[in-house]
Formats: sequence, C-alpha cells, structure tokens
Amino acid sequence: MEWFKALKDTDPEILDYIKAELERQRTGLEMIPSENFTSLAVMQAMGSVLTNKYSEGYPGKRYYGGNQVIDQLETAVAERAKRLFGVPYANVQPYSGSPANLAVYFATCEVGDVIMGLALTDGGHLTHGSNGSVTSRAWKSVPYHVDKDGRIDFDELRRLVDENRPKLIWVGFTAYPREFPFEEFGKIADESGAYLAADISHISGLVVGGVHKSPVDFVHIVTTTTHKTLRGPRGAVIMVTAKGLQKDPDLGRKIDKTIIPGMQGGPHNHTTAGIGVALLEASRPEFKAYAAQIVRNAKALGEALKKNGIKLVTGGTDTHLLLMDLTPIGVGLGVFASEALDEAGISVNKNTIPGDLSPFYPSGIRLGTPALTTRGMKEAEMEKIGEFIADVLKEIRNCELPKDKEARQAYIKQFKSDIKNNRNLARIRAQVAEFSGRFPLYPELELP
Ligand code: DSN
Repeated sequence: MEWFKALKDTDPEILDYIKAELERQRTGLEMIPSENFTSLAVMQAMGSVLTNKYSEGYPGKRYYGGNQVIDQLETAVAERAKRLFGVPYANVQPYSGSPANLAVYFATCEVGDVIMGLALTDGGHLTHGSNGSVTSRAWKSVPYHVDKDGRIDFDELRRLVDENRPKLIWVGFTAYPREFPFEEFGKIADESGAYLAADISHISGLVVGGVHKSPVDFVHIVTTTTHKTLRGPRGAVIMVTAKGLQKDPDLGRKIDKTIIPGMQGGPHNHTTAGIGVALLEASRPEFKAYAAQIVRNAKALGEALKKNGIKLVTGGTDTHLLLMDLTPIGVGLGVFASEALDEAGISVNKNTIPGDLSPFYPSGIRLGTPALTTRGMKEAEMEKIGEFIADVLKEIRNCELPKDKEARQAYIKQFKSDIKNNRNLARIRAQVAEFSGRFPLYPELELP
C-alpha cells in the first residue's frame, strides 16, 4: 500500500504542507540543537493504529478495557528505558518535557516550596522556575547563574542553597555548551537534603552513546525528552535512580500518580511505540558512533567558527551545542543573525548569552550538530558550514538595534523585508541547498 495515498485522496492540502516541510528539511541545514531527524521506523510506529486506543492508568491497572496489547507495549518500552539508562524505574507516559518536569515538582514538593534551577537567560529551561513559567508562580524560585566565563557559578550556588534550603534542585540546561556537572550538584544536594533532578533532554543521546557522563549515580530523578539527541518522537520519560529510591522508596509511585490521575489523561500510545523504537536504536553500536560524531562535529564547527572570527561562549563546546556571542558585531543582534541565517537556509535560534538582559533581543545564537550528523555530515562539512555562517553574519555588520521600542519594531520589519532581496544571502542559499543535497534525507520517502 502506498502510505500517503489515502492522505492525498482525502486531504491534499495537508499533504502539500508535509511535502513542503520535507523539501525545507532536505534543502536546508537544520542546526537547532534540540532538533533531529528521526528514523522512518520511528515514524511508522507513530503513524499506526496505536493512536486509536485509550489506556488511562498503568499496565494491569487501566480505566479502560481492551488494553491487553497496550499493557505489553508500555511495559516493554519502560523496560527498554530502564535498561538503557541503568535505572530501576521509568514512566514513559509524559506528553513531553514540560509535563514531565511538572510531575517531578508535584511528586517532590508542596506548592510554595523553594526550588532552584539555572536562570533562563543563562541557559536554563522555562520549567526550571523561570519568570514566565507557572513553575515560578506555584513554587518559590531561586535561580542560580553562570560566572563571567559562562560556567556554573558554584560559589553562588552553594551560598543560595545554604540561604534558601531548596526542596528541589534542577541540574540540566538548554543552552550550556559544557559538560553538565552532575557530580558537583550531587554533593551540594546531598549536603542540603534537597531532591536533585537532572533534566538531560538535550544530552540524553550523548549519555546513552557514552560520550557524556551519566547523571544516574548522582541524582534522584532524571527527566528527558525523547526527540533531541536521542532521536525519537516528541515525548518524554521520567526515571527514578537507585539513589532516588533510597531517599524515598515511594518516589516512583508518587510520580506515577502525579502523571495519571494527577496531570494527564490517556497516554499517547503511538508515541510510546515510537519511543520504544528510538530506545532500541539507541542501544545499538551504530548509535554510539553517531553520538561520538555529534560531539566531534560540534568541536570542529566551533573551531571553524572561531577561525572565521566568531566568538563562542566558553570558547567552545564539550557537547552537541554551541553558543555564538555576537556582541563583537553588536549588542542585541540575535534576531538579525537568526533571520539572515534562516534566509540562507540555515535554521538556528536566537538565544541569550550570559549577561543578556532581554530574551526578546538577545546577543547570541544557539546552534548544534545532532541533525546534521544524522544526515552523515562530518568534520570537513563543519568547516564549510562555519564559512557559510561567517558569510551570512557579514550581512548584519551594519545593523544596530534601536533603543526606542517602536523604532526597534520598524527597524526589524525593514530588515526582514530587505534580506528577502539580499543577493549575497540568495547566493549562499543556493550553495546551502546544493551542499545539503549531497546528504540525502529520507531518500526512501517518496510522497505522491
Ligand atoms: N525547546 C527546547 C529547546 O529548544 O531547548 C527546550 O524545551
């Protein structure tokens, strides 16, 4: 059966969007470090009859009948997660990373307790207590920061922990280019009696691939999304470590209860299946080679960017992710850089760098290598991509962010319109399309 034929017959408009997105992914360079290209096997599991079934509850304890198969599926996938990460407990039902993290709060804290995470502007995540997130309304959030070199400021962290006695500390970041220091956080949490939760969403593929230290010996709880370096579908897993069960033998049950009936309804069984496929793929030797190549590529890209005069926060990377510091070109230029790169077919995101005040007008660009590495690119390609990026950034050399809010909006609008007619960007765009075309994406996938 031709899989997309039914979609073509029923809803050609939606099929056209899918085809256009496939074309965009094929002809561009996907460098958002939290994105990846999942396998066709994962996508097939997602596009299956498993989407039809309600299964609120847990294996053997469902609110609905007809769950004989789903029970086996969920149990098998949770077992895969436990084996791969080396933990005694896993819940594979969270809809994605934010609900997974919320469940951790409700399982470990009372509303109003003190919690700590890295400040959003320094590379933390919204759900780790940032201002815009409900996690800073329901709990008393005391953020910690990085120092002037962009590394976790442990002096400040120890002082804040002593002063505030948090109930829960998050270790895990979304824009931190260096190894996550799980061991040091473990000592601080042990001394203070706090729960320590590692959010390894960005690096879980590197952890199971053996190129980043695992948090499992140092923390009580681990959360991860499944679609970043792990290369699965959009979803999440919550795990409790042996250390976590030692602190609270009931922790797994508390997390289960928080997910359902506490926060969610029926699990997305098609996603659970996709997660299972991704976990199997991640347990294979090829995945270890993939994870190692992601890091080698990120380091090579860092060197290429520096060779082309681009400054990096912390001077480089230990992981899959780099943070470009655009302040030598101008303060607050992240928006111009990301728009210009987009126009050239290079997808990245504007990001705050340490010292930035506004997440809306940041001075950095976050980028990474997981998706490019899935396409088969290696160090030589990173060298070329470093040149593409440097060439694009030349096009924002004369930009200056106006101080006045209204003038700023008008200036950005004009910039976005001007770059559509920028011949240099159009030339780079054509080169990028030719270059990425040498690394076919989903060659087997032919849409009608
Ligand atoms: N949006 C994710 C990221 O890009 O890092 C985090 O939730």
